Amino acid sequence: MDRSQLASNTKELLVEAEGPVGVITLNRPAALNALNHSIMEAMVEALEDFERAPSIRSIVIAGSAKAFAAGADIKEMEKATVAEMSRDPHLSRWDRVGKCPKPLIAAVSGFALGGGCELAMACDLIVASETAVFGQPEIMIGVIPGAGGTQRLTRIVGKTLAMEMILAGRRLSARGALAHGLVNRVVPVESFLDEAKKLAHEIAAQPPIAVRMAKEAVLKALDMDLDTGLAFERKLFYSLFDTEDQKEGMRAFMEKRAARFIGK
Ligand code: DAK
Repeated sequence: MDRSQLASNTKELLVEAEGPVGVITLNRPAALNALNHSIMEAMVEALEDFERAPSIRSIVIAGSAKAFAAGADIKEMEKATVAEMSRDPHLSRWDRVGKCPKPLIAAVSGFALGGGCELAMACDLIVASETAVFGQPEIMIGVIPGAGGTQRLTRIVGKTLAMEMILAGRRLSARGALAHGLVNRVVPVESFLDEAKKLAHEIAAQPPIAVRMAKEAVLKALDMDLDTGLAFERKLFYSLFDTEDQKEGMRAFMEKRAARFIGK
């Protein structure tokens, strides 16, 4: 996939493909990558481009070393009415990220606040730099999280810490985030992007249909009772025996060689 195929590439959102890994970089440094309508629009376009491209097998969403994103754009929201806030496509753009079927890896350094924290949590894995700071400070500006914060944060870190962060606006350091299972790993700031890409490449090397089903099954675990979840998992598991990649993966194991997955 070359850059010219990526219509979503704008000045404030840099979009490129590195082999099988799509990379989306927030680039609005003067506003600490605050997520305005146009960035969210470009983000959804980029995700849709990558979803359609069979060559793309995982996606990294990154900010800068200083800020992943300091939230939705407060300047855009300040004077908004209920009707404007709840109007599509604004609302559905935020939901769209969490519906991406391909694996999303957030590369977080610096501020991940409000909508920035929510964007990271809508991803499947988070690689954080030592300087990453997570928070849902919306209460301090008169609102509550509106893009999944009360739900995803609570599911990930539990009620106790979620309450502290959401009611008092307290922030969580990278180490705290690691201790509470909010991030997968904490790495030096110089290497957070490389580490996120490394993880993305590792996932991209796996059979894509199985990866998609695995993501779907894990996400379902969060909102299904155990028996229903186990039945769901079993169906997906059986269906993979219809793929060439399952035959190839098991044959390669028997022949003691690396598997060549083709996504069929
Ligand atoms: N929006 C707009 N501009 C922002 C911003 C934001 N969220 N965060 C920072 N900036 C801008 C600042 O206004 C400043 O711009 P200038 O004044 O230079 O023009 C520039 O970035 C640098 O910021 P500071 O001067 O404040 O830098 P500091 O290092 O002193 O402080 C900070 C950094 C991150 C602690 C501070 O900027 C801060 O507290 N920012 C706001 C954090 C915040 O409250 N975030 C939550 C916003 S509410 C929904 C979808 C999404 C959402 C809700 C609903 N639906 C679909 C329904 C999400 C809501 C939110 O995220």
